Amino acid sequence: MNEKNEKVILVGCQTTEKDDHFKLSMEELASLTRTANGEVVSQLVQKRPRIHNATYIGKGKLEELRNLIDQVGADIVIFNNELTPSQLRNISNHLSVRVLDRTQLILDIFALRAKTKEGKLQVELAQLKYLLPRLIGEGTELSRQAGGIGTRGPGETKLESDRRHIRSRIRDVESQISHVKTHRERSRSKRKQNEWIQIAIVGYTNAGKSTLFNRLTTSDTFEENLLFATLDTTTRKLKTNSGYEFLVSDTVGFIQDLPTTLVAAFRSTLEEVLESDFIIHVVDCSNEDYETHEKTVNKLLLDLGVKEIPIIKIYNKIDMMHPNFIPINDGKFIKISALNPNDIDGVKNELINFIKDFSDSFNISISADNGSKIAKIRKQAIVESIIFNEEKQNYSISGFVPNWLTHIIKD
Ligand SMILES: Nc1nc2c(ncn2[C@@H]2O[C@H](COP(=O)(O)OP(=O)(O)OP(=O)(O)O)[C@@H](O)[C@H]2O)c(=O)[nH]1
Ligand SMILES: [Mg+2]
Repeated sequence: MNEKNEKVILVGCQTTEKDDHFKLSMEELASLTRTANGEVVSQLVQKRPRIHNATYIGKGKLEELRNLIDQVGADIVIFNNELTPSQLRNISNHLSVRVLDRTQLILDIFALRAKTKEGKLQVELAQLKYLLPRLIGEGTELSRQAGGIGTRGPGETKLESDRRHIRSRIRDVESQISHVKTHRERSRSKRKQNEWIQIAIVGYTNAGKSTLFNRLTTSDTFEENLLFATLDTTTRKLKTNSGYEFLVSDTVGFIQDLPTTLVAAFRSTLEEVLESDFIIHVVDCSNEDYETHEKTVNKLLLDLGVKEIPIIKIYNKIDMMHPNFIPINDGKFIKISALNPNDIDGVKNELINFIKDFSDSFNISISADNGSKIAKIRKQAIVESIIFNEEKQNYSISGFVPNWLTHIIKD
């Protein structure tokens, strides 16, 4: 399938007087398009008080769009909002090229990126649910056979386009999801029994989460200057110089106006976040729209039900900081560049201090012949000093441990 460089026209409808937000959302649509291998050749914008019920933009503007398509030889038109089924139908009837909306574009990128079995199933389910009300007749008029942006299913599969098949496929996918879910929950509870501190890295897409994760854990999760480079949650162990260890998870990026069909898919991959002990919120301070990004993530965290988990905010890409950037001072934050090794060491230290803030100090003695216990404490508690007592043949250990893990230092 040759899906390189399809020529795309972006269409936006500006319904508020606020230029900035609209402009940035169109820019974001352009990055999403490039991420899906599309080439933005032109943009068409209409200012109107409300989105047109039947055709998103007005009739005259739609005519203008038709001419523009011929003029620039576009293959696809992508609208900056989610189109209702009837808008999609009306617009498609008017134009000779494929019509997509923001939701389909995001779903398409998710389909390209999903790696794990559950990720793939969730994306396919979201795609099918989006598609179902938008099919008419036998349901093939969306010309999905053509391939290209908006037609890709997760993995190598082509997206189902027949209504009857879609219904049975939805049932099938749903039952497969509940299967893998049980499996995932089992391995998660196994990890919980291991009693490691768990920290989840969250943030807007492209903020640098995977870069930070990789540098912290020296792993090689896909990091790229694309939106939604990471779709599945990955968890690895982080070892500090002092021997203290904890688990860190990299997660899917957040985005504004997340398609409703994808919220469920997000929710399931982000369940790990809900179970983490601490959260690192990465914000890209080189992005002009950093404030909206930060707020979007905070809101989605609240929607997910994250309330009590302590959050440390990391402003990343300080090497390319935007001239208008001012940190939002609503909790603990640090500023770093994930590309700078010194900063990575700094993050590790900050994390230890952060965990300490939520820990109780301890001071215990352990018999010198209980080596395995001592090793365990060194890994799972923040140990500040170990002193060997010759006379008593024991170690006096002091340090910090969160109150939900105090059993680690007990017998
Ligand atoms: N200049 C600069 N670039 C950075 C920094 N950290 C990350 N990047 C770049 O930003 C881009 C996105 O990084 P990722 O780590 O993939 O971002 P992410 O948050 O995991 O993105 P998603 O998985 O798409 O949500 C990559 O090109 C990184 O090399 C930084 O501190 N400075
Ligand atoms: Mg990533």
